[in-house]
Amino acid sequence: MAKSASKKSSKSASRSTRSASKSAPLRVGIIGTSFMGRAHSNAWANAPHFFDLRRPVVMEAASGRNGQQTCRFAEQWGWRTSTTDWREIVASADIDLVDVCTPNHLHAEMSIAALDAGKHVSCEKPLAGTLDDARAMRDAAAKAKRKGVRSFVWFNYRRVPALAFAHQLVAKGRLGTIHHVRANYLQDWGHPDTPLVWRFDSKQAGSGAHGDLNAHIIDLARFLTGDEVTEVVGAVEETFVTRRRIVEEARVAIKGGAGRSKGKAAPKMGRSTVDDAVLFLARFKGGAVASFEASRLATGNLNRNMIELNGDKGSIRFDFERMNELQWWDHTIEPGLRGWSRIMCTEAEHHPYVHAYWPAAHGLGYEHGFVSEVADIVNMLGGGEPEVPMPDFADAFETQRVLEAAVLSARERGPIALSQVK
Ligand code: NAI
Ligand code: SOE
Repeated sequence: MAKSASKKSSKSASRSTRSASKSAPLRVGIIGTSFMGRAHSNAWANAPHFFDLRRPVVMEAASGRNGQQTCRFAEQWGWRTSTTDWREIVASADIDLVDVCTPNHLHAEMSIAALDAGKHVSCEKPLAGTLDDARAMRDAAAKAKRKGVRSFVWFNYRRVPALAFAHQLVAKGRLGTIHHVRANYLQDWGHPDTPLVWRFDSKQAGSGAHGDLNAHIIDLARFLTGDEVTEVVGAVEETFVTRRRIVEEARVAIKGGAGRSKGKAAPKMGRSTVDDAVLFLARFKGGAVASFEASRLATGNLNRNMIELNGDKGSIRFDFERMNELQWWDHTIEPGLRGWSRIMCTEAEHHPYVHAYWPAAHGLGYEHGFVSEVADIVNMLGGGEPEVPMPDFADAFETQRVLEAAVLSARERGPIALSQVK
């Protein structure tokens, strides 16, 4: 059995975080033990193997809802202790950073409690289910930052080498003036057989495909262009499957699998209160026009996170289903030689983060983005810089404003200036 987390008071906890030296071990507590709980645990465990970190990592405590499962999770992934009360993690004097991997409606309460207790916080995306929660988180993080406490958001795709490299190409001006941003995040697990897991409940998720998937591509568009959305010109929000099976327990990450229904009677059905798809058009400050589309019912697209930028000197195109590759069009070369080229973004000398992993074309996977994010978080807390910019709560709030503008635009059937969304 894993030991239970320490119950020392939050006062002593905040003192211990603030006085921690920039080379002292970074003691982490995680809340949530399922899909992201596993992805982050793997990252905390493995970042010190792959990277020379400025601080050692101590995987101090894991928190879940079921005692036995959480204890097993802690043993399996290498957390020293476990608890079923997340507030113990927040209050513990043995923890410097709280990692929030729970459904969206819990992000604000957990993150703000941790920041107020003087802990650094790394929180999953979207920042929150609602703009009000996101604003409260931004404000709490700003207050905490004045005391040296940092916030981080897991927009993990920024740390896929091909996308980090694309960011660098744009920053060097290789695309010239950007005219188009074309972003889709398409999945197809939302068919009618998928039960009513928390992702279909607006009280827990905030929204459906929109907050879940558009959040990623809005963040990516902002990260790649270095520019901000000024207007959502129009939007469509659609729920195709309005009623879903109620199950006691979801069995499979994301879609719940067959789930477990009570007895043999016809399954009880409940209402899905979120969108299955949201599409919108937008304008960027620098003049680019953009389209965004997120869907859970785009049959045949499993995890197709795609983004294309077209500038007057070149274009880039990325598809997460081929995550080690970046498509590149150089418009500055002799016209007859122009064509899309496929760059394998796996060369340590040229492509961000690859230096920590494997030789050229020994491809990286989904988990490496999280491992690289841990490396950047730890190094930042050791006084260093991330390899590419890291989103904090203030940054993620800007993405949340775009999400909100798109919803308003869909519901009011008209354009929404970002200046209207505060
Ligand atoms: P999940 O349903 O697989 O896991 C949620 C976890 O939260 C479970 O372990 C559950 O027991 C725990 N939990 C729920 N209520 C709790 C409470 N009151 N106290 C303590 N623990 C509680 O969900 P998943 O997929 O891990 O998503 C979690 C968050 O991560 C969401 O915000 C989601 O949007 C985000 N996410 C991000 C991804 C990315 O690519 N960055 C990928 C998948 C999810
Ligand atoms: C499910 O749609 C999901 O796991 C999202 O929650 C993640 O953020 C995305 O990266 C992959 O798909």
